[in-house]
Amino acid sequence: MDNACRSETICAIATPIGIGGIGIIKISGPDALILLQKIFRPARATSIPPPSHKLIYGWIVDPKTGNLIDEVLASYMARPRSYTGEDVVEINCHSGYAVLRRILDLVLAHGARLARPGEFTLRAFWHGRLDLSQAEAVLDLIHARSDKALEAAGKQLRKGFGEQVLRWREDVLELEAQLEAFMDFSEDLEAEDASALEAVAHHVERNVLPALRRIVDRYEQARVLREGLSMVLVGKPNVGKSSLLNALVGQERAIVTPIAGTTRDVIEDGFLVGGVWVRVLDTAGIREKPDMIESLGIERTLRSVEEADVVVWIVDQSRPLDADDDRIEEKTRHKRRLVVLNKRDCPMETDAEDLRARYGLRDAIVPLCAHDPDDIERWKRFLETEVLEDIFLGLEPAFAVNARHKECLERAVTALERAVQAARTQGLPELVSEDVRAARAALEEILGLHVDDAVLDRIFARFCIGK
Ligand SMILES: Nc1nc2c(ncn2[C@@H]2O[C@H](COP(=O)(O)OP(=O)(O)O)[C@@H](O)[C@H]2O)c(=O)[nH]1
Ligand SMILES: [Mg+2]
Repeated sequence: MDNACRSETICAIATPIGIGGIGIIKISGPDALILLQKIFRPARATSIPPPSHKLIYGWIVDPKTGNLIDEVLASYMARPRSYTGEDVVEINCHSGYAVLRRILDLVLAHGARLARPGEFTLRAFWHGRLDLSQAEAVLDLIHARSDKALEAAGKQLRKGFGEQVLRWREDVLELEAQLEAFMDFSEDLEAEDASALEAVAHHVERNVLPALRRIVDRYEQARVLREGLSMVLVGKPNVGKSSLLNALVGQERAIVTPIAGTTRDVIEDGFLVGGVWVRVLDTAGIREKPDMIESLGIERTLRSVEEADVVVWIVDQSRPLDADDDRIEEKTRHKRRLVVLNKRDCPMETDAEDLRARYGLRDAIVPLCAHDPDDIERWKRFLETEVLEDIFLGLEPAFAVNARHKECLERAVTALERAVQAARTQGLPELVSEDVRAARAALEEILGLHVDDAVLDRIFARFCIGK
């Protein structure tokens, strides 16, 4: 985005479009206040400019016709104490399709342009109100479906992670400075220079590197918080996969019939357990000799198995195990897997012992009836203790580290490991310096200190208009 773009005044409807209590039109940029003065008539005389950060009651008026459009509360937030760091105006109006549209059109007609997705937050980033990791946290916060995800995003937004990254960057800068000194005087190296260099290398190795690695290791956990835990239900046709999906999410999401091969596509829904969002995927049953459509479904099932965090293998305890079960067992063996013995209300043909004997299973095997709400509740608790606690194992909510941060952190770790090693072995100082600079650049990328526009565009395109 070029500089001309930055000086434009932008506007958008910031609330979901539709009928509701209130709708908010947001305006940000140098002309925000002038714009407000053109189309807003306060009910009582106010100072000019109006007081900042106060709600003012009045009317939106079309200056051309003098027609009153809506009764509103307007506010003006003088820069830099606003979300974007620019002059911001918000108009709280009634929420309806026509009202919001009319006011937005008026604002557009008086010199603002429509904001692009995420542009308000992008401006906050430009003006140093947020670092890039915080801007990403805004997005995570909006998309959070569970308390735990919300907590992690909130922590990130409050600058915890950004500040931590800044501290690491300081340490790396210190190492860089020591190396510079080392290079300048390498002709007649003083013993204290060498020991100063060693001290910084030691600090980086003892304190910085382990902390970076810990965050990288927690990435999985952060990902599960953000995206939800993905859990795929697999099994032969008719074992009750769709019934289990419906029972877990509490609504008739998938079609259930006694006819084998009903579900042919992957169906997804989700539910909350232990403060975590679980995405469940119901799949086509795996069996030999399916028809053409069903076999495409089975291919999808196998793909979902590969992508899932947890596989739930459902066995119908009223039928004997057969070659189809053998195939499913084999295809899911390498995954974190839970086994469910469904239809425990029916006469038993297969029990946990049969499964253990036939496959040498060590997985937890839980008998249940997909139609019994108590069984479903019990199984959810089991999921919480067996799977979720295992993933989150007593950890306090991590920062909302995303794939981009993880990639930067990994680069920083590799570069720093090399740098520390080289500093120790008195390698060529120039090379050590290069590694240290690479580590610093990787950390700075997390904060968005030097990122190119393509990266910014990719991040902000995920926002909605008006944020
Ligand atoms: N008795 C009994 N029937 C079940 C149970 N779970 C599913 N069913 C029935 O088994 C049939 C197949 O279920 P469905 O969920 O479509 O299986 P899918 O093919 O694996 O998705 C349907 O008639 C269900 O009502 C259960 O726990 N007990
Ligand atoms: Mg089904």
